[in-house]
Amino acid sequence: MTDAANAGFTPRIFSGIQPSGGLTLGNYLGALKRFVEKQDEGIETIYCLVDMHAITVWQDPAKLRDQTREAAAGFIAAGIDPKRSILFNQSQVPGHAELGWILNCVARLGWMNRMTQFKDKAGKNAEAASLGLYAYPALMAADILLYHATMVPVGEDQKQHVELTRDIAAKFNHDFKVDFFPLPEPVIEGAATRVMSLRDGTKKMSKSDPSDASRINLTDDADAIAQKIRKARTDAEPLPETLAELKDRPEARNLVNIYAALASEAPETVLERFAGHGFGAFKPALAELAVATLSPISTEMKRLMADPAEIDRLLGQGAERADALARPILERTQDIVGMIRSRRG
Ligand code: AQP
Repeated sequence: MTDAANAGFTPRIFSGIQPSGGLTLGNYLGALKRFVEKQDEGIETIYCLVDMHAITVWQDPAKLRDQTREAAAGFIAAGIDPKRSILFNQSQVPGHAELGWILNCVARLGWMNRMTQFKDKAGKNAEAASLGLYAYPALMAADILLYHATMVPVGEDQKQHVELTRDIAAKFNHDFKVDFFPLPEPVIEGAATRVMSLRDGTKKMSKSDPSDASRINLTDDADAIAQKIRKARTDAEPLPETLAELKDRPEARNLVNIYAALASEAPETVLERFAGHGFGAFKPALAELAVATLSPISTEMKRLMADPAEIDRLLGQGAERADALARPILERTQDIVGMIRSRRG
């Protein structure tokens, strides 16, 4: 089956974020901001708080619940409308686990062994990592294929997993001689597909980085945002005229990319404005832009989080809508594989 065969499928977007900590500026620029743009373009959009992925590394149960609600509040505060998009937490739709198992049996060990995120997250002591962390990419394939999604907006770090999803879908179609699953495309766009740590320009900004100064959290107030940007690691050189000249200056390049993504501009345009200026001038401008963009989101998040029962209600409604889409696709998959479903008729 070729990509052209996706023409037979309804254009549909699926993406997710792990509630494994508070949302960061990296999650916002690499994912959330673009999720809102896709929703506003009128494409069918399904967004999931992937709590089953989050528990592939240890999560305190009470914190996991809070973080899931906080992430839901972050989505809504950033512009996801739970009526126009489907917004839910993964564990409330059992089809993710059910299809996940089937796809575990399609994915090959050799493919999984090449996944760089497992190597990064498992670190030196891979023997002690959970089996779930290893199988994570096959569950992610199930998340996407359960809805016959055709497009997956993600940051650069998730590209390999979406490509694996395509391999799994193609192998399933080939093994069972069907054209059942689409081959979903990763959608990686914008100036900030990989936002880097504010303390180390070679490391991804991450919600589980032990250093809070390495990231901007969506819940940070204006003072915290301004202070983190002021203290962000940089160099002593002024900003150059071209992007090429930032090649060996990862921290400077990161701040320019963040500015560009927040302003919805090209990094080249940002350099045109700031070329010749040092960070003494650039950082306050960036802080002002970041505060202006993020403050309304954090204020709205706080308001939404004051009513956790309402968040749970919205997630429950989203899960029902997701389940209604997923169930027939899962049942058809079970039929294709040869599983008897007589109890459900
Ligand atoms: N630094 C980043 N720059 C751009 N995009 C990013 N994303 C994450 N970090 C950045 C994108 O956000 C989406 C959700 O990611 P995730 O929460 O499922 O997992 P992750 O990529 O592992 O994110 P974190 O923050 O690093 O989480 P932890 O610390 O728990 O591992 C994805 O589309 C991702 O590309």
